[in-house]
Amino acid sequence: MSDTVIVPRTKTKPKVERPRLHKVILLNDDYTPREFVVMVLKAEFHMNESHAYNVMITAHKKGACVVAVFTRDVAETKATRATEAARAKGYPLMFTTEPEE
Ligand code: TYC
Repeated sequence: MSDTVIVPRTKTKPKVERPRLHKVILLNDDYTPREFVVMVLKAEFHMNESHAYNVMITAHKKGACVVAVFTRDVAETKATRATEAARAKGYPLMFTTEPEE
């Protein structure tokens, strides 16, 4: 009879997952002035004029445009602040968020 004890050496690899990123999405509408959309994109998302213009015109033509991706809290805060800046001026401009695949 053998008294050998076999100890399985299994290593548990700690899995550290990155937090899922969330997209901030700019929605088109028929009333908000183009210049105002560009101004909000520059102020809230630190875009330069040409980047802000390209995002605005993409939303204008296609109905929506991804502005940028952030962690969930940052995405939600920025979308809310940008939407509220428009509401304060009486514009219907909307920013939403959705998780990245
Ligand atoms: N469609 C608006 C206009 O013609 C401009 C606009 C562009 C509004 C993009 C919202 O996300 C938007 N005045």
